Amino acid sequence: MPSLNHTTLILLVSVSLMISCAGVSKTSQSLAVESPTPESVGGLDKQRSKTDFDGDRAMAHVRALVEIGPRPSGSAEIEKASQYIVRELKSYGLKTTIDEFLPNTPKGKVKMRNIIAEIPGESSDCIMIGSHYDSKFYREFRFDGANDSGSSTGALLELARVMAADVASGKFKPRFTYQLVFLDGEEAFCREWSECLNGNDNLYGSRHMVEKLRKDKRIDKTRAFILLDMIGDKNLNIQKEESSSSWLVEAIWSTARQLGYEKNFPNSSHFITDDHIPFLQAGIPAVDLIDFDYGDDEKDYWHTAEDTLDKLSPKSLKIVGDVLLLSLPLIEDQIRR
Ligand code: 1BN
Ligand code: ZN
Repeated sequence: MPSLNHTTLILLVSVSLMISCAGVSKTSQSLAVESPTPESVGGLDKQRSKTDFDGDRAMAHVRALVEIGPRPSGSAEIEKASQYIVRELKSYGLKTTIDEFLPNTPKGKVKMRNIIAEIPGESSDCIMIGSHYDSKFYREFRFDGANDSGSSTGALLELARVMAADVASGKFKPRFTYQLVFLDGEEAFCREWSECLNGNDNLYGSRHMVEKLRKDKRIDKTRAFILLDMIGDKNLNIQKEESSSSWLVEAIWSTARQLGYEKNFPNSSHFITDDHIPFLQAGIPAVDLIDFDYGDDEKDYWHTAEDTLDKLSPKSLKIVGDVLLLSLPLIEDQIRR
């Protein structure tokens, strides 16, 4: 890996000062995340296909979040989780902002926070990668939310570390600005997803983010939204989500196939309402990478006391991290067309 010399450092600093997601746009430069080469197609050369994404580091974040305790929106625990996330992102040298908002919920007004880390690119047009970091509230049992939402939050933090390091080393030259967004308030306060507020007791963070993009006139500059949710199950099985934009699904599933992960990314499909929906409704291409097949023959672990760390594997987190990082050049190519 090339070392950072002084000139590079000055260049990186000045670029990061000049460009924000709403800022100026510049023209073409190459992208250098190692994409699967012809030799690696079909998994023949797995070594060359791998990224620096470390499944154990991602898993350590999941453990830290679970140790904080259940993290429902508005709780002291989600505030601790937000502090943990911000501290990590800043330690990777990323410009990190907290967007506080106060939506009406069945519990009255609840303070929520979206967290956004930015990786400046050649263009100020933006690709967002997101995860919710709140966990569903249950009075009757301790809900760890190890998979829902610990797994995707931990993976997104590890993606942030790898992307920041690869930009600093010159291995990754992003053509687009990346925003890594940690969304609050995905879960419903009422027991059922659509039980309250005419079906709007959910997706508070993503709806707020899209409203803000609209106010800031940045909808057209947001070129793709990639959502991670429940990606840590030992038995990783991410079906295609049918509302998702087909070109994003194809970019990701073809990369997974090239890496030999077709069992983890099967061609079967399902419909899931999740944080990608407000983006799609605003006309922003979006995809939901969610493994909703979480459990064994006897029991479904989703939204139960069984959603615990022992059900997860760092290998699953790495598979998703690798597939996503290696899909980015393809996704950037598709946007450029
Ligand atoms: C995902 C994780 N979701 C909630 N926690 C979204 C969802 C809502 C999935 C309803 C299935 C049904
Ligand atoms: Zn959930």
